[in-house]
Amino acid sequence: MSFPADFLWGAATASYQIEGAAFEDGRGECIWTRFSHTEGKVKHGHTGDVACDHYHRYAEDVALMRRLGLHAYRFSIAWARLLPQGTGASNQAGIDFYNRLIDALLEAGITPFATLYHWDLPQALQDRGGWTSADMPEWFAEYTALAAKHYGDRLKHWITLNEPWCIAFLGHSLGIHAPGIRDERAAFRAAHHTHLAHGRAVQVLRQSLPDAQVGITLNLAPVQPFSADPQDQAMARLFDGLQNRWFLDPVFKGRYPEDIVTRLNANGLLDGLDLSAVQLAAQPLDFLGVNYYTRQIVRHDPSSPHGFTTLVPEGAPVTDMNWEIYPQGLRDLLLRVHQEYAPPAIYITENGAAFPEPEQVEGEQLDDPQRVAYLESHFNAAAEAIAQGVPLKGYFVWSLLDNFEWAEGYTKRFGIVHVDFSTQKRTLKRSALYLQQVIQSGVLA
Ligand code: IFM
Repeated sequence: MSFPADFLWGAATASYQIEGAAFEDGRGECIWTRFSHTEGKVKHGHTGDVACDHYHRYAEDVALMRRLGLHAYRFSIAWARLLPQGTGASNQAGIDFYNRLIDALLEAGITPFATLYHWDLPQALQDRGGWTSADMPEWFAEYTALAAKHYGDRLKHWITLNEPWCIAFLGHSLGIHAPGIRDERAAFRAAHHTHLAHGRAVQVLRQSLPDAQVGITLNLAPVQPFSADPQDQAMARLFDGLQNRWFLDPVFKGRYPEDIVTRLNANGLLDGLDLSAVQLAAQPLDFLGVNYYTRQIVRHDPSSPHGFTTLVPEGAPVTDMNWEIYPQGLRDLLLRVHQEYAPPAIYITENGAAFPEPEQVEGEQLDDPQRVAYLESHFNAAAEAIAQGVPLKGYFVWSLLDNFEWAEGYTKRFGIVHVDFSTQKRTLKRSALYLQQVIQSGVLA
Protein backbone atom coordinates (compact mmCIF):
# COMPACT_ATOMS: atom_id res chain seq x y z
CA MET A 1 0.00 0.00 0.00
CA SER A 2 1.40 3.40 -0.89
CA PHE A 3 0.20 6.97 -0.66
CA PRO A 4 0.36 9.78 -3.22
CA ALA A 5 3.59 11.78 -3.10
CA ASP A 6 1.77 14.95 -2.02
CA PHE A 7 -0.23 13.21 0.73
CA LEU A 8 -0.14 15.29 3.93
CA TRP A 9 0.73 13.44 7.11
CA GLY A 10 0.20 15.13 10.40
CA ALA A 11 -0.99 15.00 13.97
CA ALA A 12 -3.78 16.87 15.71
CA THR A 13 -4.45 18.47 19.08
CA ALA A 14 -6.89 20.99 20.56
CA SER A 15 -6.27 24.10 22.63
CA TYR A 16 -7.99 23.20 25.89
CA GLN A 17 -6.60 19.67 25.82
CA ILE A 18 -2.93 20.68 25.67
CA GLU A 19 -2.24 24.36 26.27
CA GLY A 20 -2.72 24.86 30.00
CA ALA A 21 -1.97 28.49 31.00
CA ALA A 22 -5.67 28.78 31.60
CA PHE A 23 -5.39 32.03 33.52
CA GLU A 24 -2.41 33.60 31.80
CA ASP A 25 -1.86 36.58 29.54
CA GLY A 26 -5.43 37.80 29.75
CA ARG A 27 -7.14 34.61 28.63
CA GLY A 28 -10.86 34.71 29.45
CA GLU A 29 -12.58 31.89 31.29
CA CYS A 30 -13.93 29.19 28.99
CA ILE A 31 -16.76 26.72 29.56
CA TRP A 32 -14.32 23.85 30.11
CA THR A 33 -12.54 25.75 32.87
CA ARG A 34 -15.88 26.33 34.56
CA PHE A 35 -17.09 22.75 33.92
CA SER A 36 -13.90 21.00 35.02
CA HIS A 37 -13.79 23.06 38.19
CA THR A 38 -17.32 21.94 39.02
CA GLU A 39 -17.29 18.95 41.34
CA GLY A 40 -18.17 15.62 39.81
CA LYS A 41 -17.95 16.65 36.15
CA VAL A 42 -14.49 15.33 35.22
CA LYS A 43 -12.85 12.13 36.44
CA HIS A 44 -10.65 12.67 39.51
CA GLY A 45 -11.44 16.39 39.38
CA HIS A 46 -8.86 16.86 36.61
CA THR A 47 -8.82 20.21 34.81
CA GLY A 48 -7.05 21.71 31.79
CA ASP A 49 -5.38 24.38 33.93
CA VAL A 50 -1.91 23.04 33.13
CA ALA A 51 -2.58 20.15 30.69
CA CYS A 52 0.59 19.57 28.59
CA ASP A 53 1.79 23.11 29.30
CA HIS A 54 2.02 23.50 25.54
CA TYR A 55 1.47 27.26 25.90
CA HIS A 56 5.00 27.45 27.32
CA ARG A 57 6.48 24.40 25.61
CA TYR A 58 5.20 24.88 22.07
CA ALA A 59 8.73 25.31 20.70
CA GLU A 60 9.77 21.93 22.13
CA ASP A 61 6.60 20.36 20.71
CA VAL A 62 7.18 21.84 17.26
CA ALA A 63 10.75 20.51 17.41
CA LEU A 64 9.30 17.05 18.11
CA MET A 65 6.97 17.34 15.13
CA ARG A 66 9.89 18.34 12.96
CA ARG A 67 11.90 15.38 14.18
CA LEU A 68 9.01 13.08 13.24
CA GLY A 69 8.88 14.64 9.80
CA LEU A 70 5.23 15.77 10.06
CA HIS A 71 4.07 17.69 7.02
CA ALA A 72 1.15 19.34 8.80
CA TYR A 73 -0.17 20.04 12.28
CA ARG A 74 -3.79 20.56 13.23
CA PHE A 75 -4.32 22.67 16.34
CA SER A 76 -7.19 24.79 17.58
CA ILE A 77 -7.37 28.42 18.58
CA ALA A 78 -8.78 29.28 22.00
CA TRP A 79 -11.48 31.87 21.35
CA ALA A 80 -11.12 33.22 24.92
CA ARG A 81 -7.42 34.00 24.39
CA LEU A 82 -8.26 36.28 21.46
CA LEU A 83 -11.52 37.69 22.84
CA PRO A 84 -11.67 37.14 26.61
CA GLN A 85 -15.33 38.16 26.69
CA GLY A 86 -16.14 36.35 23.42
CA THR A 87 -16.86 39.59 21.57
CA GLY A 88 -15.60 43.16 21.81
CA ALA A 89 -12.13 43.95 23.15
CA SER A 90 -9.37 41.71 21.83
CA ASN A 91 -6.33 40.51 23.77
CA GLN A 92 -2.98 41.05 22.06
CA ALA A 93 -1.07 38.65 24.32
CA GLY A 94 -3.45 35.83 23.37
CA ILE A 95 -3.26 36.72 19.68
CA ASP A 96 0.53 36.64 19.89
CA PHE A 97 0.65 33.09 21.19
CA TYR A 98 -0.74 31.74 17.91
CA ASN A 99 1.51 34.12 15.97
CA ARG A 100 4.47 32.47 17.68
CA LEU A 101 3.08 28.98 17.10
CA ILE A 102 2.31 29.55 13.41
CA ASP A 103 5.73 31.12 12.84
CA ALA A 104 7.47 28.22 14.57
CA LEU A 105 5.55 25.70 12.45
CA LEU A 106 6.33 27.47 9.20
CA GLU A 107 9.97 27.79 10.21
CA ALA A 108 9.98 23.99 10.74
CA GLY A 109 8.40 23.43 7.31
CA ILE A 110 5.11 22.24 8.86
CA THR A 111 1.80 23.41 7.36
CA PRO A 112 -0.58 24.74 10.02
CA PHE A 113 -4.23 23.67 9.94
CA ALA A 114 -6.23 25.65 12.50
CA THR A 115 -9.61 24.78 13.94
CA LEU A 116 -11.46 27.88 15.07
CA TYR A 117 -13.63 26.11 17.59
CA HIS A 118 -12.75 22.93 19.45
CA TRP A 119 -15.20 23.28 22.33
CA ASP A 120 -13.67 25.95 24.59
CA LEU A 121 -16.37 28.60 24.32
CA PRO A 122 -15.73 31.79 26.30
CA GLN A 123 -17.77 31.52 29.49
CA ALA A 124 -18.97 35.09 28.92
CA LEU A 125 -20.83 33.87 25.82
CA GLN A 126 -22.24 30.89 27.68
CA ASP A 127 -23.62 33.37 30.18
CA ARG A 128 -25.45 34.97 27.23
CA GLY A 129 -26.92 31.66 26.07
CA GLY A 130 -23.96 30.05 24.32
CA TRP A 131 -24.80 27.75 21.43
CA THR A 132 -28.50 27.97 22.17
CA SER A 133 -28.47 31.70 21.44
CA ALA A 134 -29.54 32.90 18.00
CA ASP A 135 -26.70 35.46 18.24
CA MET A 136 -24.08 32.74 18.17
CA PRO A 137 -23.50 32.83 14.37
CA GLU A 138 -22.66 36.54 14.52
CA TRP A 139 -20.43 36.13 17.58
CA PHE A 140 -18.59 33.39 15.73
CA ALA A 141 -18.33 35.54 12.60
CA GLU A 142 -16.74 38.35 14.65
CA TYR A 143 -14.19 35.98 16.16
CA THR A 144 -13.45 34.42 12.76
CA ALA A 145 -12.83 37.85 11.24
CA LEU A 146 -10.35 38.67 14.00
CA ALA A 147 -8.47 35.41 13.56
CA ALA A 148 -8.44 35.87 9.77
CA LYS A 149 -7.05 39.39 10.15
CA HIS A 150 -4.18 38.31 12.39
CA TYR A 151 -3.22 34.94 10.95
CA GLY A 152 -4.51 34.86 7.38
CA ASP A 153 -1.23 36.02 5.87
CA ARG A 154 0.43 32.76 7.00
CA LEU A 155 -2.39 30.40 7.89
CA LYS A 156 -3.94 28.94 4.74
CA HIS A 157 -5.95 25.98 6.07
CA TRP A 158 -8.97 26.73 8.21
CA ILE A 159 -11.46 24.43 9.91
CA THR A 160 -14.52 26.19 11.27
CA LEU A 161 -15.83 23.75 13.88
CA ASN A 162 -14.74 20.50 15.41
CA GLU A 163 -17.45 17.84 15.76
CA PRO A 164 -20.65 19.88 16.04
CA TRP A 165 -22.46 16.64 17.01
CA CYS A 166 -20.46 16.63 20.26
CA ILE A 167 -21.00 20.34 20.84
CA ALA A 168 -24.75 19.83 20.53
CA PHE A 169 -25.42 16.44 22.07
CA LEU A 170 -22.60 15.76 24.54
CA GLY A 171 -22.82 19.35 25.74
CA HIS A 172 -26.56 20.01 25.70
CA SER A 173 -28.52 16.78 25.91
CA LEU A 174 -26.27 14.15 27.52
CA GLY A 175 -24.64 16.88 29.59
CA ILE A 176 -21.35 14.99 29.92
CA HIS A 177 -19.41 17.81 28.26
CA ALA A 178 -19.43 21.53 29.00
CA PRO A 179 -21.71 23.36 29.45
CA GLY A 180 -23.35 20.26 30.95
CA ILE A 181 -26.95 20.93 29.92
CA ARG A 182 -29.47 18.07 29.78
CA ASP A 183 -32.23 19.25 27.50
CA GLU A 184 -32.85 17.66 24.13
CA ARG A 185 -34.53 20.69 22.64
CA ALA A 186 -31.54 22.79 23.64
CA ALA A 187 -29.30 20.27 21.86
CA PHE A 188 -31.14 20.63 18.53
CA ARG A 189 -31.14 24.38 18.95
CA ALA A 190 -27.39 24.30 19.57
CA ALA A 191 -26.87 22.04 16.54
CA HIS A 192 -28.86 24.47 14.39
CA HIS A 193 -26.65 27.34 15.50
CA THR A 194 -23.48 25.38 14.80
CA HIS A 195 -24.68 25.05 11.19
CA LEU A 196 -25.38 28.76 10.91
CA ALA A 197 -22.14 29.71 12.64
CA HIS A 198 -20.20 27.48 10.26
CA GLY A 199 -21.91 29.12 7.28
CA ARG A 200 -21.12 32.62 8.52
CA ALA A 201 -17.51 31.72 9.27
CA VAL A 202 -17.00 30.37 5.75
CA GLN A 203 -18.46 33.59 4.32
CA VAL A 204 -16.13 35.71 6.45
CA LEU A 205 -13.08 33.64 5.50
CA ARG A 206 -13.92 33.75 1.78
CA GLN A 207 -14.33 37.48 1.90
CA SER A 208 -11.18 38.24 3.83
CA LEU A 209 -8.90 35.45 2.61
CA PRO A 210 -9.71 34.52 -0.98
CA ASP A 211 -6.83 32.04 -1.15
CA ALA A 212 -7.73 30.17 2.06
CA GLN A 213 -8.62 26.47 2.07
CA VAL A 214 -11.72 26.13 4.22
CA GLY A 215 -13.47 23.10 5.69
CA ILE A 216 -15.34 21.72 8.66
CA THR A 217 -14.58 18.66 10.78
CA LEU A 218 -17.37 16.17 11.51
CA ASN A 219 -17.26 13.08 13.69
CA LEU A 220 -18.83 10.45 11.49
CA ALA A 221 -19.38 6.73 11.84
CA PRO A 222 -20.62 3.96 9.61
CA VAL A 223 -23.85 2.70 11.16
CA GLN A 224 -25.01 -0.89 10.88
CA PRO A 225 -28.18 -2.57 12.11
CA PHE A 226 -27.64 -5.35 14.64
CA SER A 227 -29.73 -7.73 12.51
CA ALA A 228 -32.00 -7.91 9.47
CA ASP A 229 -35.00 -7.30 11.73
CA PRO A 230 -36.87 -4.27 10.27
CA GLN A 231 -36.93 -2.62 13.69
CA ASP A 232 -33.15 -2.82 13.99
CA GLN A 233 -32.91 -1.47 10.44
CA ALA A 234 -35.22 1.44 11.22
CA MET A 235 -33.27 2.33 14.36
CA ALA A 236 -29.97 2.17 12.46
CA ARG A 237 -31.39 4.57 9.89
CA LEU A 238 -32.49 6.90 12.69
CA PHE A 239 -29.09 6.72 14.36
CA ASP A 240 -27.38 7.45 11.05
CA GLY A 241 -29.70 10.42 10.61
CA LEU A 242 -28.78 11.87 13.96
CA GLN A 243 -25.07 11.11 13.90
CA ASN A 244 -24.17 11.65 10.26
CA ARG A 245 -26.90 13.14 8.07
CA TRP A 246 -27.99 15.83 10.56
CA PHE A 247 -24.55 17.36 9.96
CA LEU A 248 -23.61 16.31 6.43
CA ASP A 249 -26.91 17.30 4.79
CA PRO A 250 -26.91 20.93 5.96
CA VAL A 251 -23.25 21.42 4.99
CA PHE A 252 -23.53 19.80 1.55
CA LYS A 253 -27.20 20.11 0.64
CA GLY A 254 -28.39 23.10 2.66
CA ARG A 255 -31.23 21.19 4.30
CA TYR A 256 -32.01 18.76 7.07
CA PRO A 257 -32.83 15.10 6.36
CA GLU A 258 -36.62 14.89 5.96
CA ASP A 259 -37.11 11.57 7.75
CA ILE A 260 -35.41 12.86 10.89
CA VAL A 261 -37.22 16.21 10.75
CA THR A 262 -40.56 14.38 10.67
CA ARG A 263 -39.63 12.28 13.65
CA LEU A 264 -38.27 15.14 15.72
CA ASN A 265 -41.22 17.38 14.91
CA ALA A 266 -43.55 14.73 16.25
CA ASN A 267 -41.84 15.24 19.62
CA GLY A 268 -41.66 19.03 19.38
CA LEU A 269 -37.88 18.90 19.46
CA LEU A 270 -37.44 21.43 16.67
CA ASP A 271 -40.05 23.89 17.87
CA GLY A 272 -39.09 27.52 17.38
CA LEU A 273 -36.34 26.85 14.82
CA ASP A 274 -36.48 28.22 11.29
CA LEU A 275 -35.21 25.06 9.61
CA SER A 276 -34.98 26.62 6.16
CA ALA A 277 -32.29 28.99 7.49
CA VAL A 278 -29.92 26.03 7.49
CA GLN A 279 -29.25 26.63 3.81
CA LEU A 280 -26.66 29.14 5.07
CA ALA A 281 -24.53 26.14 6.06
CA ALA A 282 -24.11 25.01 2.45
CA GLN A 283 -21.22 27.31 1.56
CA PRO A 284 -18.82 25.87 -0.98
CA LEU A 285 -16.03 24.09 0.87
CA ASP A 286 -12.52 23.12 -0.15
CA PHE A 287 -12.48 20.04 2.02
CA LEU A 288 -14.29 17.97 4.59
CA GLY A 289 -12.48 16.91 7.75
CA VAL A 290 -13.49 13.45 8.90
CA ASN A 291 -12.84 12.21 12.44
CA TYR A 292 -13.14 8.44 12.59
CA TYR A 293 -12.76 6.21 15.63
CA THR A 294 -15.22 3.33 15.36
CA ARG A 295 -18.43 2.01 13.79
CA GLN A 296 -21.83 1.94 15.47
CA ILE A 297 -23.98 -1.17 15.61
CA VAL A 298 -27.54 -0.25 16.47
CA ARG A 299 -30.25 -2.42 17.94
CA HIS A 300 -33.93 -1.71 18.54
CA ASP A 301 -34.47 -1.38 22.29
CA PRO A 302 -37.92 -0.24 23.40
CA SER A 303 -36.71 0.12 26.99
CA SER A 304 -34.27 2.92 26.12
CA PRO A 305 -35.57 6.51 25.85
CA HIS A 306 -34.86 6.77 22.12
CA GLY A 307 -35.77 3.23 21.18
CA PHE A 308 -32.24 2.05 20.42
CA THR A 309 -28.96 1.05 21.99
CA THR A 310 -25.52 0.65 20.46
CA LEU A 311 -23.29 -2.31 21.12
CA VAL A 312 -19.84 -3.73 20.61
CA PRO A 313 -19.88 -7.29 19.24
CA GLU A 314 -18.87 -9.84 21.82
CA GLY A 315 -15.15 -10.53 21.77
CA ALA A 316 -14.39 -7.68 19.39
CA PRO A 317 -11.11 -5.82 20.04
CA VAL A 318 -11.63 -2.50 21.79
CA THR A 319 -9.53 0.48 22.85
CA ASP A 320 -9.28 1.92 26.36
CA MET A 321 -12.41 3.98 25.52
CA ASN A 322 -14.22 0.69 24.90
CA TRP A 323 -14.54 1.69 21.25
CA GLU A 324 -14.47 -1.23 18.85
CA ILE A 325 -11.37 -1.37 16.65
CA TYR A 326 -12.86 -1.60 13.19
CA PRO A 327 -10.53 -0.30 10.48
CA GLN A 328 -12.70 -1.29 7.51
CA GLY A 329 -15.26 1.17 8.85
CA LEU A 330 -12.92 3.97 7.85
CA ARG A 331 -12.81 2.80 4.23
CA ASP A 332 -16.60 2.29 4.15
CA LEU A 333 -17.21 5.71 5.65
CA LEU A 334 -14.88 7.49 3.23
CA LEU A 335 -16.51 5.76 0.25
CA ARG A 336 -19.98 6.65 1.46
CA VAL A 337 -19.14 10.31 2.04
CA HIS A 338 -17.46 10.49 -1.36
CA GLN A 339 -20.39 8.88 -3.15
CA GLU A 340 -23.23 10.68 -1.37
CA TYR A 341 -21.75 14.11 -0.70
CA ALA A 342 -18.73 14.42 -3.04
CA PRO A 343 -16.59 16.94 -1.11
CA PRO A 344 -13.77 18.18 -3.39
CA ALA A 345 -11.20 16.85 -0.91
CA ILE A 346 -11.22 14.96 2.35
CA TYR A 347 -8.74 14.98 5.21
CA ILE A 348 -8.88 12.55 8.08
CA THR A 349 -8.57 15.23 10.73
CA GLU A 350 -8.54 12.71 13.59
CA ASN A 351 -7.95 9.01 13.98
CA GLY A 352 -6.16 7.23 16.77
CA ALA A 353 -6.63 5.23 19.93
CA ALA A 354 -6.20 5.28 23.68
CA PHE A 355 -4.62 2.30 25.41
CA PRO A 356 -3.66 1.87 29.08
CA GLU A 357 -0.14 3.16 29.66
CA PRO A 358 1.96 4.06 32.68
CA GLU A 359 2.02 7.60 34.01
CA GLN A 360 5.82 7.56 34.13
CA VAL A 361 8.19 6.10 31.58
CA GLU A 362 11.73 4.85 32.14
CA GLY A 363 14.09 5.20 29.23
CA GLU A 364 14.00 6.84 25.86
CA GLN A 365 10.98 5.23 24.28
CA LEU A 366 7.64 3.65 25.14
CA ASP A 367 6.55 0.56 23.29
CA ASP A 368 2.89 0.79 22.22
CA PRO A 369 2.32 -2.15 19.87
CA GLN A 370 -1.47 -1.88 20.04
CA ARG A 371 -1.42 1.70 18.79
CA VAL A 372 1.06 0.80 16.03
CA ALA A 373 -1.27 -1.99 14.91
CA TYR A 374 -4.30 0.31 15.16
CA LEU A 375 -2.65 2.96 13.02
CA GLU A 376 -1.30 0.52 10.48
CA SER A 377 -4.71 -1.07 9.94
CA HIS A 378 -6.41 2.31 9.59
CA PHE A 379 -3.71 3.64 7.25
CA ASN A 380 -4.36 0.56 5.12
CA ALA A 381 -8.08 1.26 5.08
CA ALA A 382 -7.38 4.84 4.00
CA ALA A 383 -5.09 3.64 1.22
CA GLU A 384 -7.85 1.31 0.01
CA ALA A 385 -10.28 4.22 -0.10
CA ILE A 386 -7.81 6.25 -2.17
CA ALA A 387 -7.40 3.32 -4.53
CA GLN A 388 -11.18 3.27 -4.93
CA GLY A 389 -11.29 6.92 -5.95
CA VAL A 390 -11.77 8.85 -2.71
CA PRO A 391 -9.99 12.26 -2.89
CA LEU A 392 -8.27 11.76 0.45
CA LYS A 393 -5.50 14.34 0.75
CA GLY A 394 -4.14 13.90 4.24
CA TYR A 395 -4.25 12.15 7.59
CA PHE A 396 -3.88 13.64 11.07
CA VAL A 397 -3.28 11.18 13.87
CA TRP A 398 -5.08 11.92 17.13
CA SER A 399 -3.13 12.87 19.02
CA LEU A 400 0.37 14.30 19.02
CA LEU A 401 0.47 14.27 22.83
CA ASP A 402 -1.29 12.47 25.65
CA ASN A 403 -3.68 15.12 26.85
CA PHE A 404 -6.83 16.15 28.73
CA GLU A 405 -9.47 13.76 27.40
CA TRP A 406 -12.48 15.88 28.43
CA ALA A 407 -14.74 14.15 30.99
CA GLU A 408 -12.13 11.36 31.26
CA GLY A 409 -9.48 13.81 32.44
CA TYR A 410 -5.93 12.51 32.00
CA THR A 411 -6.94 8.86 32.34
CA LYS A 412 -7.04 8.10 28.59
CA ARG A 413 -3.82 8.33 26.65
CA PHE A 414 -4.23 8.97 22.91
CA GLY A 415 -0.77 10.41 22.23
CA ILE A 416 1.94 9.11 19.94
CA VAL A 417 4.12 11.04 22.39
CA HIS A 418 3.83 10.14 26.06
CA VAL A 419 3.46 12.99 28.53
CA ASP A 420 4.40 12.59 32.17
CA PHE A 421 1.98 15.08 33.69
CA SER A 422 4.01 15.38 36.90
CA THR A 423 7.16 16.58 35.10
CA GLN A 424 5.87 17.43 31.59
CA LYS A 425 8.55 15.15 30.15
CA ARG A 426 7.76 14.04 26.61
CA THR A 427 8.77 10.51 25.51
CA LEU A 428 8.29 9.20 22.00
CA LYS A 429 6.14 6.11 21.70
CA ARG A 430 6.95 3.54 19.03
CA SER A 431 3.82 4.67 17.17
CA ALA A 432 5.46 8.06 16.63
CA LEU A 433 8.47 6.36 15.06
CA TYR A 434 6.16 4.18 13.00
CA LEU A 435 4.43 7.31 11.68
CA GLN A 436 7.84 8.84 10.97
CA GLN A 437 8.78 5.81 8.92
CA VAL A 438 5.51 5.82 6.95
CA ILE A 439 6.02 9.52 6.21
CA GLN A 440 9.58 8.97 5.07
CA SER A 441 8.78 6.02 2.83
CA GLY A 442 5.18 6.86 1.80
CA VAL A 443 4.64 3.11 2.03
CA LEU A 444 3.01 0.84 4.60
CA ALA A 445 5.21 -2.05 5.63
O1 IFM B 1 -10.08 13.97 22.33
C1 IFM B 1 -11.13 13.96 21.43
C2 IFM B 1 -11.09 15.18 20.53
O2 IFM B 1 -11.06 16.36 21.26
C3 IFM B 1 -12.29 15.20 19.63
N1 IFM B 1 -12.43 13.94 18.93
C4 IFM B 1 -12.35 12.73 19.68
C5 IFM B 1 -11.11 12.72 20.56
C6 IFM B 1 -11.04 11.43 21.37
O3 IFM B 1 -12.15 11.31 22.18
